Amino acid sequence: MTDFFQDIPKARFEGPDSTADFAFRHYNPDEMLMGKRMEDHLRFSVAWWHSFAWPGGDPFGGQTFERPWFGDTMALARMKADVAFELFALLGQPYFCFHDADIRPEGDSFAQSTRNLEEIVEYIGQKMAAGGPRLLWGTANLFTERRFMSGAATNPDPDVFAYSAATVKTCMDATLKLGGENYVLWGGREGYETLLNTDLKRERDNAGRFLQMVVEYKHKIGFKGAILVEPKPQEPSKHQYDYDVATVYGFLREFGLENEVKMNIEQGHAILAGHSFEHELAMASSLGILGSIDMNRNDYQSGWDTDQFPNSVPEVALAYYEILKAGGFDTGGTNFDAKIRRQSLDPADLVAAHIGAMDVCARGLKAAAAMLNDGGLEAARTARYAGWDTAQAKTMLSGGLDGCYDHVIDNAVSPQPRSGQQERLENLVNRFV
Ligand code: XUL
Ligand code: CO
Repeated sequence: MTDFFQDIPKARFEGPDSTADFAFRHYNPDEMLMGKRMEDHLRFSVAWWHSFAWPGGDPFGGQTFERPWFGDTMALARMKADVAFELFALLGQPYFCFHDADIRPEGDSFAQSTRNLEEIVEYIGQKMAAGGPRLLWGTANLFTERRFMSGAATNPDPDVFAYSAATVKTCMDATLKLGGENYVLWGGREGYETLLNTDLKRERDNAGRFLQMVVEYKHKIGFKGAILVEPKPQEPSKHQYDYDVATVYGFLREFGLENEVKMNIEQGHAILAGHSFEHELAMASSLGILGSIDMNRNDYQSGWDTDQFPNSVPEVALAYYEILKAGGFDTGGTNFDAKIRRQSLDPADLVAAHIGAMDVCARGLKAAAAMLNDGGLEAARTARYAGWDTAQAKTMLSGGLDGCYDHVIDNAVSPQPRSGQQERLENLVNRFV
């Protein structure tokens, strides 16, 4: 036991009227919604990188957090794991996620880094066996170290491609060993700054082959979880290849991977791409590739990825509405890819951030379930498209332009615009949030 969280109590559900700092007012794991426990709907996960590895820097200044486990030794990595599992015990969330670089110190060679990873994975495995949460997903950090500055799979240097592929192999092995339910690839440096030095076609082709290798290896080792790609536009590279869900889907189709790979969709990344979170979720759902979510919130003014904890119930409700409509998570979950602000120095801030976010998500989920049960939104949508259910409309779609022409002439078609009812539908949503 470390004494990092001192006497902060384990968070329990106390109901909406509770005034306790460290209690859930809305997240009640056993509450049933649409035939499923709330915990099983939301499948919360804590992100190792933001909560335990992030030093509190920003582009204008370095570390603000002084955590006793910061440093590059295995002993400190174990202390970090101890603290992580202490936070997990306070929150009681069912999952966590990590990159290799979050949990192990970098070695002075690839082989040493891998040994460090294997050792800490063993240690984390013991802690999980003792009753900790499960692994939602593992991933490789292919963006922080200097060697990845020009990309990992899209690097002009084949040695970096090989190093990246070898790293992913070790991270998939670690994820399999810990019973992870998904493996994530966020293309951190897969993009470019200037076309003047970039062979775009080669880079995309190599990224496609890289992802095929990941899928081949998944089948080779018998990993049953989902492979998830996490789209993000224009950060850190000016042009990121995995811009948004629709772009990644086109990429998957190009490399024959659309039935093998799903999406991990992050709220802040959707905002950066000029979309709403629910747009990205609905797009993925319509393409059959909705996998998991990284829940956070971006500042709407700052224009970069601020990774704040979610605190808007109406926003979150619309996201869970799309997820519930899609049938809920399968192997996916709600990973808090969110960090406390760099001035939030106290251990209590870390705990409170997660508790607040879990409550916001619980309220959003409840609102989403109530909206679905009410049926008003779906009824309005169905009515709006009812014309497409007619035999005539179906015949028209299977015909051609001249068929449409004949239809318009023969029936003297003269379309009459109808209201889209947006404000009435917004009022309807506001009854639930
Ligand atoms: C970066 C980001 C990553 C991925 C995992 O913006 O979201 O933390 O979630 O590499
Ligand atoms: Co993310």
